[in-house]
Amino acid sequence: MLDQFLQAAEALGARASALITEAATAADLESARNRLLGRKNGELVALMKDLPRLSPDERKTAGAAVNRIKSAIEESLLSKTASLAVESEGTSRTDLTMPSRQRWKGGRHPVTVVIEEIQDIFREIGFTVALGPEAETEWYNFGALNFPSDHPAMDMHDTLYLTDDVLLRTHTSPVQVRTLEQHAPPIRILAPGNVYRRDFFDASHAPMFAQIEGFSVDEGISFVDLKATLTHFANRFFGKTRTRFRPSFFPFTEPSAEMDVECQICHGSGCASCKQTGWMEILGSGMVHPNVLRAAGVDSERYTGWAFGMGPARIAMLRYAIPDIRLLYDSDMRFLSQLAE
Ligand code: 2NL
Repeated sequence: MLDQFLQAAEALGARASALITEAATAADLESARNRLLGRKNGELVALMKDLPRLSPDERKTAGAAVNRIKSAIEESLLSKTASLAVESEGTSRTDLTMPSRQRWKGGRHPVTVVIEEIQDIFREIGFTVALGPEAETEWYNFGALNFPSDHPAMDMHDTLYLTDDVLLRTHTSPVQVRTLEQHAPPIRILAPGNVYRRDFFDASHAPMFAQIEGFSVDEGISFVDLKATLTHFANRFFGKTRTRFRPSFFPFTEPSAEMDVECQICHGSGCASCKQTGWMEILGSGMVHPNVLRAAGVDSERYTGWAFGMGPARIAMLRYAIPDIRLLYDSDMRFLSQLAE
């Protein structure tokens, strides 16, 4: 009788050990616990029902065996509970050694920084900002600006036409023509915005780029105003710097002049960036052509004006020593995040 009981106890211990080892989840383990140690139908309870059939001496031995097996089962349930917990933590517990996620900070694009600085400098001396459409008519983009009808810029090869008469503006000058039509002088405005040319995207050209133009029209405006204002601008923008004006040509200004500042890299001694000249060209300018004033309905005997145009991307390239304009226009965060302000 006792041998039979001890065998059954031994078999229960082996079954219990297998059940607990096989449990893959906390739920498996809970059902194993119920099956083995459950108070009503548990296997251990069932085994203990045979105890009264034994003699008191045998019962002592058998009871000790039951206690031993019960402790063994409880112990392995406990250690399995712990090992299942560690396994599930392996996939879900926060890794405290992982670097923290950086807070996303927006930044201004270098071309935007340059445009806003230019606006700030001109705002102090009475200029306001004017905006206009990027799709323009041939008249506002070329005709009103004194381009002769056979000018090469009007060719399909140089300008992006949307229809026979509508094109993507090649400069922001049309904004100034529209302002001249709608407001009586004195006028002092800046016209920033994107412009389009039919160019290949290479190190120094982009098919779309930012431009900023400015002009001042009033009675008695002369080339002195142009030189003084643009020299003031150059000194505010680049810090104290020498400047020079060179004769140039644009259909919409007469006379016309290009403005250079001291090379920002070598400060005038000559280097690769300024092709050994010591100077960098930053803008084109001139006295507004009387034909432009007349085309906009302004009395060109009474009023005169000066104007300038520059490319903020080119200015950003000079200022930050950026070798390729594409870096400013292809939205690569590895580059932009180095300059973002
Ligand atoms: C350049 C040169 C320039 C202007 C733009 C202008 C506008 C009107 C009348 C007269 Cl409505 N002039 N703008 C004048 C001279 C030069 O731009 O190199 N731009 C990137």
